[in-house]
Amino acid sequence: MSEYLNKVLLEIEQKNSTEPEFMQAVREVFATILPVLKAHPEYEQNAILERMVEPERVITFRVPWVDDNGKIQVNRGYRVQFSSLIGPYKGGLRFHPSVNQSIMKFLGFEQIFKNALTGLPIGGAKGGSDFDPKGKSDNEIMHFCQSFMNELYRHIGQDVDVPAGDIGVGAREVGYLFGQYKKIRGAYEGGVLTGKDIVYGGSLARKEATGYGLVYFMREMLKTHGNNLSDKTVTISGSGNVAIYAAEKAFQYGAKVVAMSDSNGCIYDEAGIDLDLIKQIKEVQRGRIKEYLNSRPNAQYFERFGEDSPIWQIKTDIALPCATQNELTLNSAKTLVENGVIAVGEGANMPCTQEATNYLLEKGVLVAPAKAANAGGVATSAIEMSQNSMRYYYTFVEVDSKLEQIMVNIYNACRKAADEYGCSGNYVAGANIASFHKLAKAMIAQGVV
Ligand code: NDP
Ligand code: 2IT
Repeated sequence: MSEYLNKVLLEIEQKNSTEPEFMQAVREVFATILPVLKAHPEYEQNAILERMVEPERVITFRVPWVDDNGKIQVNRGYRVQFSSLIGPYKGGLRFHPSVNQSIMKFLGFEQIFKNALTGLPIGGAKGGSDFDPKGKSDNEIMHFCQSFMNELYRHIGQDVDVPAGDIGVGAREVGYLFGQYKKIRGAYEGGVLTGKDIVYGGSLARKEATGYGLVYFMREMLKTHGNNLSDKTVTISGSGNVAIYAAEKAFQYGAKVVAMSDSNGCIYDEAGIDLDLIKQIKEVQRGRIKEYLNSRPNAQYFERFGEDSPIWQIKTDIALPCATQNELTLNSAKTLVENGVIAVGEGANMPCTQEATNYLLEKGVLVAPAKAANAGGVATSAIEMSQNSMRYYYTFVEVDSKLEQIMVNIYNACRKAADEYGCSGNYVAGANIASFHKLAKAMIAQGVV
């Protein structure tokens, strides 16, 4: 490790010792960019690393709201505006009880690199709250979103910061957030949020974009290594937005998705998952994945106990972790390898622990890293923003074909960077190197600000 890199890492470890997820994300980037620093001494002279790991702004705020029993509840809201180097701050909002500053900062940090890879003018941010949407009525969700926006509105804007969805935030929540923003501002500023419903300014194919994009990336990666998705067995963790549309695209390419999960457990359907049934349970009824067995009694359900999800015990060719961070541990990686996995595609952000990623790469498993492989969602958010600016709608096919081209470009950029820096086939390093270069150049060009 270079002296410069080591010195910065030590400093930020001391400053951020209570933020393990953030430090994990930083270490992962640092572990791959040594050859870049060697080739570009100007990056050290310009303090690129020190500036890159410090968020431009971290905002926390109180979110008070009244539940259906008339009781006052208080949650904590966050917005980490990490980097506006190459465009307005851009990134999702997560509503989940586990949300804290470490998780917000890791997500915001990764978003900078991901957004740079899309080739579109968007900076990096993340936000959210420790609010738990599970079991809340529609009315409670609306009141929470309105209160959240009562503070957030002063920090965002279509040229300033553009939030979107993430875990626990989908079209329903974005709708309530947008309604409140419009009410406060007294103006229709359509591009201030993305992931909107199509009837008031959303983009066709945004809902599908992250999952579809993940599979486009996987297709390209497999192609390079003389393989494809046809007839492959696929297991997908999660059963939310990313997981559902990754499954849809995988089926379209002739793969067979046999397992999906939620935080309570996973279902295994040897005949192939009935995706319409999953959509009905998750998108319409907002139910638990276990309910799948009510209509498909031949499927199996495995309850989750402890850290490792039972889904990674299932034999598969391709594993797509699409739920949450650190959901695929070293143990799970070992089981996947024993069972002959050929590729892992990260639909979620940082779903593999560092040990799991290292092990998979060591064993020759292809790893599609989150920053690149799940960038289709935010890329399509940027396409939503441009449609809003034009006051125009593209067709589904237009958006989907732009998305597909962006994913091909991202894959090629990762591959090229890995080849150039002597780590061919390591797309984790490729993604970090390609985006780091771009950001470092922009930082130098803009001076010390
Ligand atoms: P959703 O809220 O739609 O779905 C999340 C899914 O993951 C649910 O099945 C949920 O199960 C499961 N999950 C969430 N937290 C945990 C946990 N702690 N342990 C086990 N399972 C969990 O979210 P998305 O599909 O939008 O997001 C999934 C991942 O993809 C996240 O990492 C997100 O950051 C990432 N991502 C999302 C993008 C998007 O456009 N939406 C874009 C790029 C990345 P349960 O219902 O039981 O909680
Ligand atoms: O992690 C992510 O890239 C997202 N949740 C999507 C962000 C966005 O602005 O569309």
